[in-house]
Amino acid sequence: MIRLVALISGRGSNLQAVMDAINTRQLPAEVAAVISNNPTAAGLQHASQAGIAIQVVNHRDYPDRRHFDSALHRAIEPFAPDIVILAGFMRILGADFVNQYHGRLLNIHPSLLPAYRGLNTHARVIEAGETEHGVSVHFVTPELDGGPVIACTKIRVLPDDDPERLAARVLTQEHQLYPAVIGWFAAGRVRLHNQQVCLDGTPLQQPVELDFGESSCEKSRLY
Ligand code: NHR
Ligand code: GAR
Repeated sequence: MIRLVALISGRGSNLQAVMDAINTRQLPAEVAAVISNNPTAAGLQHASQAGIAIQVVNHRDYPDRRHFDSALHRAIEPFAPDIVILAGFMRILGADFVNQYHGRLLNIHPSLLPAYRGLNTHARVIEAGETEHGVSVHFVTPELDGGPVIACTKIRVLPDDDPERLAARVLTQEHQLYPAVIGWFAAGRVRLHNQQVCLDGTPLQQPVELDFGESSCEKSRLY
């Protein structure tokens, strides 16, 4: 059973998907704490209702990013996590923070990395006329959205998509992909070795592409 700390900034639907996978025994993990930089993040309420420890480290209370990062680190440490997951976490983290969690810090990003790093990915994907989009789970390194990618899920961009519709379809993929990849970590199947992702002891030449279908009834097969 791994201990997990989740960092969120908003709605927390990815966190909810992880908690659901834990509750249905598909994911052998325990959420030790949920920490948000945003005191009004809805995800804090959900976690608290589930009996999980919550903390706020508001970036506005700190003079600069270094002080925020170290306060975040001090908030996380008492929970002694095996893994820290970013789940819609919206603050860029400095190298000192990131390096303290080398190989234990994951992010889910709504694009097919290395394409479309950063924010507003759905609108940029549509604007560029892409036909394919998706979501990636990667180890976090100091380079923003630049860490080694573990797995991705692809979806098609439809001719009449707008950013909201596209984001909603990507989100249903996120809710399946993140628990699956965290499950690999919990099982000791995935690790970071010399900046390369190893799955079952073999370095990945490219991210694992998972296919949950656009509906999702074959979900359990993939854990
Ligand atoms: N930190 C590092 N060092 N490396 C990564 O790969 C990170 C990271 C922090 C967050 C998530 C990322 C995403 O999935 C993430 C990956 C925030 C921004 C951003 O520009 C960009 C990417 C991500 C998260 N944040 C603004 C900032 O100034 C604030 C934006 C806001 O508050 O709305 O920090 O997309
Ligand atoms: C998700 O789509 C996640 O991939 C994205 O924000 C959403 C958070 O939703 N993350 C980022 O863009 C990080 N910069 P959630 O709060 O409901 O999980």
